[in-house]
Parts: sequence; C-alpha cells; structure tokens
Amino acid sequence: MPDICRGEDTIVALATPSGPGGIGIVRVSGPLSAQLFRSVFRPVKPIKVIQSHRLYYGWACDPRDHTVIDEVLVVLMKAPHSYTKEDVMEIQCHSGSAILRRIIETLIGQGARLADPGEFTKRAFINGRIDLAQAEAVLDLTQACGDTAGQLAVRQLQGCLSKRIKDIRNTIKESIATLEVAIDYPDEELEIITETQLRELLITGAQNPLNSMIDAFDRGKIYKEGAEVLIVGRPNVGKSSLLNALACEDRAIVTPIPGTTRDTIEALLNIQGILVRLIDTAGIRPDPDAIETIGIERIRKKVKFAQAALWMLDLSEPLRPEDFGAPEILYVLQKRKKILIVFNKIDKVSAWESMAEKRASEIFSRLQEMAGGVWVGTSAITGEGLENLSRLIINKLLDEAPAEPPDIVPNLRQKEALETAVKSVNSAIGNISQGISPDLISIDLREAISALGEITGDSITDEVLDHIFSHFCLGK
Ligand SMILES: Nc1nc2c(ncn2[C@@H]2O[C@H](COP(=O)(O)OP(=O)(O)OP(=O)(O)O)[C@@H](O)[C@H]2O)c(=O)[nH]1
Ligand SMILES: [Mg+2]
Repeated sequence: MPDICRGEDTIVALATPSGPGGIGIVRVSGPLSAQLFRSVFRPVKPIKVIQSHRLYYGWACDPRDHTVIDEVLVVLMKAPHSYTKEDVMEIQCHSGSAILRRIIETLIGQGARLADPGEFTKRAFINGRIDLAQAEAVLDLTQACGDTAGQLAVRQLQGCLSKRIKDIRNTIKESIATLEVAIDYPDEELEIITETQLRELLITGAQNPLNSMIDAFDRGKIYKEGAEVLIVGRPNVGKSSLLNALACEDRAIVTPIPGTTRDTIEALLNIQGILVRLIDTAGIRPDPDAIETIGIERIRKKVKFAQAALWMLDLSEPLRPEDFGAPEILYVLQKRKKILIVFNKIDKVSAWESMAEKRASEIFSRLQEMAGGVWVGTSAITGEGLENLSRLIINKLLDEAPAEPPDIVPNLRQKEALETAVKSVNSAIGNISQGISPDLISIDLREAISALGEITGDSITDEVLDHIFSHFCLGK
C-alpha cells in the first residue's frame, strides 16, 4: 500500500453535479472539518458540542465579512465513522452555481483546498475503509446506467470480489507455507501434504476460481457496460422514428423527406436491466451527396464497435436495390448473425404478417447468409411490435452471454491482473508435476500473490493508483 497516511490537508469539493437542481452538497474532509463547521456555519440554535452525524439547520456565512451565503443543513461526521475515515462535513445548500462557488471559496479561504478528482474515495482507500476493488466499484456505481450494472457494482462495493481474491490468496499462501517446509527440511519427506494434494489445492482453490473470473469478464461485459445497437437502412424507412419511439422522446428529426438524418444520433435505453446505446444513422442510398457520404463513413466506423444492428425496411413498399446497401455495410457483424431485420410501417399494410413473411423469404433467397434470420414487424407510429423488438434485441445481445449475469464481473484492469496471476499459478502447478525444486515453485506463487494484490490494492504503485482515481469525478 502506498506510503501516505491520513490527509494532512483538508479538502473540499462539490459532491453533486453542477447545474440547476434541488440541492447541492459541498463536501469537506480532513482535520479542519470541525473548525470549518464552526467558522462558516451559523446555526439557528446555539450548539455547545457538535454531535457527530447530526443534521443542523442554519446559515452558511462568510466569516470574513459576515455575509450570509445561503440557508443550509450541515452535518459533521467525526473520524473514523465517515466516508474517508477522517472528519467529514457536508453542507446541503441550494444548488445555484453562484452560491456553491461562494461556499467553496469561503471554505478555501478558511484553510481547505480544492480536492482532486476521486480524492475522497482515494482517502477512503488509503485510510483502509475500503480496498481498491471496492473503490473501483464506487466509480462503477456513479457511472452505472443499466440496473444490472448497478447491482454488479454494489456487490463489488460490498466486497464480493475482494473476498474471492482474499480466499485465493489464502490458498496460495497456504501452498507457499507448505513449500517452505520442504525448502527448510529438504531431506524430510513432505508429510504435511503430498504433491498431488498440493496440486489439487492450487487447482480448486486458485486456478479454477481465477479462470472463472476471467471468463466472466467477457460473459458479463454486456451486463456491466451495455451494448451499442445501430439502426441502419435506406432513407425514409423510419429509423429516426423508431429511435424516438423506443427512447420515448424526440431525439432525432423526423420528416417525410428522404435523407433527413445526416449524422449519428444516440439514445440510451434500459432494456431488461441492460444499457442499450441505440444509434440512429444516415439513410444509405446510391449516389449520396457529400454530407451523406460522411454520414455513411460514420456508420462504417460505428459498426466496428456495435454488438448488433437493426436492418430496417419499409414493409409498405416493395424491396428496392438500395435496401441492400445496409447489409453490405453490416457485413462485419459476425457474418450477419447480429443483424435483426425490422419491417417497419406495418400500420400501413393489411395482413402485414403474411406480407412480412413473403418479404423475409425474398430477402433470404437473395442473401443466402441471412437465411433463417430473425425478423420483426413494427410501427414506429402506433408502437405495435416495439415490445417484441426490445425482447429480440436483448436475445441477440445475449446470444452468447449467460441468461443471468455472473455474480462477479471484473473490469479490464482487474482481468489483466487475474490473467497474470493464473499464468503464475499454471506454471507452479506444472512445475509441481515435474518435481521442480520447491523454491522455484514458490517464486511463481509469490508472483501470483503480487498480481492479486494489484486488484485489492495491497501491492500497487502510486502511478497506477493516480491513474485509477483520475477517472473519478470531482467530489467523489
Ligand atoms: N405510417 C408510418 N409512418 C412512419 C413510420 N415510421 C416512420 N414513418 C414516417 O416515415 C417518414 C420518415 O421517417 P424517418 O423516421 O424520418 O425515417 P428515416 O429512416 O430516419 O429517414 P432518413 O433520416 O431520411 O434516413 C416520416 O414521415 C415518418 O412519420 C411507421 O411505422 N408508420
Ligand atoms: Mg432519420
């Protein structure tokens, strides 16, 4: 753990998003918190002894000129029972930016300094209230848009990942202790545990759980990070109308004029707990003008990162050659497996289902690779079929993912540390089978412990730490 103890300086930051809102919270942490409470807060009823975790009502004032800044509620949370384990003061005020700025300036004038991004959470980590995996869970929680992502983050904050890592480390430590007996008494038979038992211990207690967590990174990614889904098709089929209907707001401009959308337009949807970033795109047609050409180039770029795409067609009109521009662009999506065919404007077609079936077989006969593909009928105007479409989008996205998210999903940094650890464990297991000397096996195992320590923060450099916390927002 880095050699920094409790913050010597007192830090201050706005803990709520800036901009108009109900309330704004200014957060202070450090040894001056109680003193700042006394100097900037004028309670309506006199306070003899400030009680910890009690909300006081009064006025925030600038002690330099005694002006009243705002009507506030203030709480002091005395160390170690606070977010950072230091004395923490939080001032709840009206969230006007001028008021918040004035309060922060006043606190700085009285000896606090502006906090760095993530510094409150960094102090919680450095002061030992949470480990690094839990600190990263705080970041996930502040960014989680999908319900499942939120649940995964809160589980990590509760210490699930940390506990799993601790258990694995303990198994490895136990194995090292056994090997040390063999190193210290080389002539004795290894009686405490046989080689087979030692291998077994490492396989079940380290190798398997490490591999399953690494595996969960890919399988659980969609639950944690969500997915990008593109809507692609020729002009005027209703792509922007669909985006607006699914997002329940007028995000994109809709007109009967073909070529309305030129750029990509995004909307965030929460479908069955999964965050879906739906992207409306420019209509694809032959001989695009200069702006449309740029728009189509953007689709090509986006498609590389998309997990699925909706190929949209107008069921009320016959298939046109330009309809086939979309699958051409979407070809990179795993040989069209991730494309969902959407027949829109079903409200304009009587007996639309038989018409859609006919149209689908027409498509399949022209595009062999799409044969047997999934299609759905929708009306972006009446809303018919949209529920079905949402369900099918999730089915496509979860095609290779488990129906339920894994209980722990590591982030990229954690996955890389797990991979380093499992490599060392694999090498140790191999060396045990080959009867390699115990001190060499022990070196592998120590490397595994050190890699796991990077997840919990037991072995981490200041540089990595700074990098992690730089992704946090101010006041967190
Ligand atoms: N009847 C009916 N009209 C629709 C439906 N969806 C869209 N429209 C109409 O079709 C026209 C084109 O809709 P848009 O959503 O702008 O189509 P687009 O695919 O985004 O078009 P571009 O941006 O030009 O590529 C508009 O007049 C919409 O009101 C639908 O499901 N039923
Ligand atoms: Mg459009």
